[in-house]
Amino acid sequence: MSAVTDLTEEQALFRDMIREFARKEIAPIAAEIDESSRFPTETLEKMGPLGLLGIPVPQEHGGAGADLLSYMIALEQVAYACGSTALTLAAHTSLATLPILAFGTEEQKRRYVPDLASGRKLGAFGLTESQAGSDAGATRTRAVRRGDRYVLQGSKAFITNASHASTFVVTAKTSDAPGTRGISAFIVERGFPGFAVGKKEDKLGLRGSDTAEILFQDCEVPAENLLGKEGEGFKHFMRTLDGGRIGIGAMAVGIARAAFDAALAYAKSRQVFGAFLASHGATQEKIADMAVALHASRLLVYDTARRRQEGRPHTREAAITKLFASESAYRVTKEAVQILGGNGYSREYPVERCFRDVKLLEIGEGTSEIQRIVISRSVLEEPGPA
Ligand code: COS
Repeated sequence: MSAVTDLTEEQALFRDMIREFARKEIAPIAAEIDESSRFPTETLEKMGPLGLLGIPVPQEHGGAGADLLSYMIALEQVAYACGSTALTLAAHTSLATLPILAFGTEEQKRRYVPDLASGRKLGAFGLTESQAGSDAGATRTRAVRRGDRYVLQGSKAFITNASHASTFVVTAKTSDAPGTRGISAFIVERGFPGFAVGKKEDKLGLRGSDTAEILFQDCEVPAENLLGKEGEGFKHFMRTLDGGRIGIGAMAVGIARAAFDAALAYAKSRQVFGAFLASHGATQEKIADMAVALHASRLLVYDTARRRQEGRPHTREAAITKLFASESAYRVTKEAVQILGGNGYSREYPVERCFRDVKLLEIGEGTSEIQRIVISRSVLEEPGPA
């Protein structure tokens, strides 16, 4: 019986490759893109030809053909180097490319997936609206069928990659059916008439990742761009988020590990009261708690990724992974800042960026409060003891 964190030779080689790429190409500009709130176009241009923008996409659709765990390992490694680049990659892959692969027609897959998987085009996912965040079913954007097209009216908020993406997977209401059953999913191209990108967000962290509003003003979408059947959009998006949330867990591990390593190096080199910080009990306690949090988070990410890969139920597990890993990463990066003291609060050191970046992981792809709803509903639905 192998351990949860055991990797195949192929997965380990892939991890080493991506780690080297991330440290050489991504880490050196991480502070600069954060500082200037600049999208790392040049990094994505390098990632595409290496297959890194289509890691879990089968080769017949133009991807690298790796398994989901390899993709999670890549997200962890990229996040270790730069949270912003990892979020860009995660939104493009988990939220835009994979739902087309999972729910698209053969024609939709042929038309959109190879361009996304090769990085020729960037993808984005549009669910959230200004009045529909945690309550994703409160979507107001409408799609009305007119002949061979749908006409979309409305807007989406906080859309990762919005200003740079060409392909958007979005939801809109096609009927007033009860609950979330009137919501449908569409593939929208940037060039469709009536599509526009709105205001860009100025954020606390992950400042190199692009977040903006998208607008549909009588936006004409060909009927063949309906993704799945009418009324199935909400469920498809929830299934997509089940995968996306594992990726957020992997990002949490990566960012928190970067802060942890910086704190460890500091604790071993900085002297206080005549001894290295690392030899003080107060620091050792922090280091132990941080190591526990990181280890447990990674176990959850690996286990849940394998579950999803194998097609086993994983909605609850994905929520547990996202909740635990993001809240743990928040604590780990907070303690890393504390270990570095004044230096931790300074932009001279990378831990303040990790601390700012990691906060989004308790919010995006479902807040911690939403994950607790998903987990408690699933637990309470189980038949109790006889
Ligand atoms: N997989 C498949 N189907 C799912 C599902 C999942 N993970 N989660 C819910 N569904 C289905 C339900 O089974 C239900 O189907 P029926 O209509 O056939 O009964 C339907 O979807 C509606 O589900 P539910 O009644 O649970 O919807 P709620 O409005 O109560 O909302 C939550 C459920 C809170 C879980 C959902 O709104 C949510 O995840 N919100 C957060 C959104 C989010 O993560 N936003 C981030 C955007 S990306 S940055």
